[in-house]
Amino acid sequence: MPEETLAARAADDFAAVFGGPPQGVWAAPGRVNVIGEHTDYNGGFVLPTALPHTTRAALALRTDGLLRIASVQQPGDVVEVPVAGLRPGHPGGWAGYVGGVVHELPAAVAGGLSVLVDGDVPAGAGLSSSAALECAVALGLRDLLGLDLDTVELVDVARRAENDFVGAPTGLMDQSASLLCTAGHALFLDTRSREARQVPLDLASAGLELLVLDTGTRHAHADGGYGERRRQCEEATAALGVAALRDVPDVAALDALADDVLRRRARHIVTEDARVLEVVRLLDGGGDPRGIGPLLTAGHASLRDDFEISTPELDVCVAAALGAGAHGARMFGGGFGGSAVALVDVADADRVVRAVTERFDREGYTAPAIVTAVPSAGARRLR
Ligand code: GAF
Repeated sequence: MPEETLAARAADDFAAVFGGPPQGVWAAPGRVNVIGEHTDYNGGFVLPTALPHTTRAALALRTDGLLRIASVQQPGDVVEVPVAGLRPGHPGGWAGYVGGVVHELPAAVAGGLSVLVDGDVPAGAGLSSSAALECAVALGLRDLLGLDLDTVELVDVARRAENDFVGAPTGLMDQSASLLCTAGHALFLDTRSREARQVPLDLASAGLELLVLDTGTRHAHADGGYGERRRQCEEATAALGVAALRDVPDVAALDALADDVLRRRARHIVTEDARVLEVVRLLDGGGDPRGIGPLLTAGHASLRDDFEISTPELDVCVAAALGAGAHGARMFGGGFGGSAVALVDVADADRVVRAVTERFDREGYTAPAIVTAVPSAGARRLR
């Protein structure tokens, strides 16, 4: 749908709920990650790209001190809380991502705010719908209030909303992707220095497509598994005496870790950082992007065997896609459910989708939902 139509729809929906027009409409995309998983809280490298799917936020300031939030995807559920009454976990659920951003800027939003949310980033699929919502609201508030925040500071506002308000101990990849990505590129980000560079990812001219295969199994980062992996990485970091796992020079240095689980967790991070650098090198070189396929598949094996965050559905998805001719495939995101990506020739895309769907059917799994990840623009004002 054209952006002008999306903006008009959000403005109309806003008016229907709040009785007047919004002062603006902002959009922020979900993301897939080409490579670089769980490296973002280990000082390492990531390479996400933005999806064409966005979350839109229509905003208007109020004068009664209330934060009122409505969502097209949650009809009938208008959440209302005084800005002064915002505190971590309250409001909870989907409204917490909005509440968390406002909580980060309480003085600026003291008069109150009306928010209408609309979007098409599938929730819970590992496509960062929560970061998209945080970033759309954060960017909107910066524009509306003329706040002196650069994009990196906005990433931090959105990320603190997720960590401190919602209580999900995530890194900064998703908010960085949503705010910093540009169309036709992947974002090569050094999560320690925050240095970011756009790497061309022109799949279409190479006759390629990045398929997102959503297994329909859901994760929630506020739950145990993600936090446990993070703690294990911290333990390994302390035991190795480095500032971050990014500083481990090579896999051999991990022999110093007596604990087998910690060694495997750290090995994933060390090898994953190396895979990101190699994928960037290949893409920068301007060669055939098919060349990155085996690195994606190796990344999946590492997440499955060393980091142990894959699921039977994700493994089946990856195996079926590779069996049907994908150049590479891997789960992505936080793990314990969600989606996989497969790099396929456009000519083979239907066959890969059919193979995954048939295999899911045979295994008794619900049919996967499929979208194509066209490298798209980051967060922006629509009107
Ligand atoms: C989730 C988190 F939000 C990110 O910060 C990142 O750690 C990712 O999982 C794993 O790479 O999306």
